[in-house]
Amino acid sequence: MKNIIKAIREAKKVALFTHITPDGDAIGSTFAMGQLLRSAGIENDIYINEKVPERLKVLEAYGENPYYTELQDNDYDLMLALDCGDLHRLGDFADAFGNFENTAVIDHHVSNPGYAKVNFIEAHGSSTGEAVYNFALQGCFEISSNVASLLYAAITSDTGCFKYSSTTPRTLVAAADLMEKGADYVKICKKLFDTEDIKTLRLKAMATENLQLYHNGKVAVITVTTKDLESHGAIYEDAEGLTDIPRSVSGVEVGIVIKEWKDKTKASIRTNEYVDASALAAIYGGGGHIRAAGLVSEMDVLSLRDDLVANLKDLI
Ligand SMILES: [Mn+2]
Repeated sequence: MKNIIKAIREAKKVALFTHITPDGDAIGSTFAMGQLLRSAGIENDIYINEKVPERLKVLEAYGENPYYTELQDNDYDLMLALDCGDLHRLGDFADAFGNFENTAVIDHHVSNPGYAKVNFIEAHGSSTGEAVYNFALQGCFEISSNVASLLYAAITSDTGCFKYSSTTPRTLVAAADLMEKGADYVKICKKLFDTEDIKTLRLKAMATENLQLYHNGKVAVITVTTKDLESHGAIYEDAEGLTDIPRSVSGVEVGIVIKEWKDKTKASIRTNEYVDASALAAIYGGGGHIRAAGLVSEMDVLSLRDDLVANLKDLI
């Protein structure tokens, strides 16, 4: 922790990055860090590989959060990656980051190899939002109500509103303090978790209809092709909402959603009690956490499904 505070306190201009297909933790903690640094007089630019997805747009309202999708400057004295478990997941910025001398990482992925010069990885923390909160507290950065809202959104996104096993007493203490500091928790939870686009809802209906069970009902799989998405007027991001459906089926240990993504295939793995999701993902070069992991594959949707199901035979 001391090293990361020192690295950031010593910097005058920082470039902030987060992972591709960003989620609430990625956007929330990166926006929050931008504001924390600015309040301490540290200039910074935020880089995201794509525009903030529609369902996370609510986060843009908390303070000034300008960001770029392409590298603007090169006069940074520190590059900082947030919530990004490996260098590749920085997407278009991976090369710039990998070639830069002074780099830092704040993250909570167990599988993070520590690819920066200074690495602050809370492997048992709930979220990068929680790690950034701890960083701000210890580093004496001022947590404004906007920052509190962004970090609250980050933490709730990655804990499924404090439901996942990654939630610890420390997570709740952090959330309580953020609430105290003015986090807009009612609106954030309503917008992020209790509001659904009609096309997403219909996509869920289709996905549920197509769900298949394997290994005596212990494995549930949903597959989504680009065609499926198109027929519902949906885009790839809308399929994010499907991730928790397979695991929620009674008796299921491993829930998988497999989606066509550009010319590749992505799988999100969620487990309930004993299967290590990150170990399964690692077979395919993916990674993540014990109960939630992901991977990208060159296989088509159905081949990847069959392969995952076959690999699960000994794990289940
Ligand atoms: Mn995260």
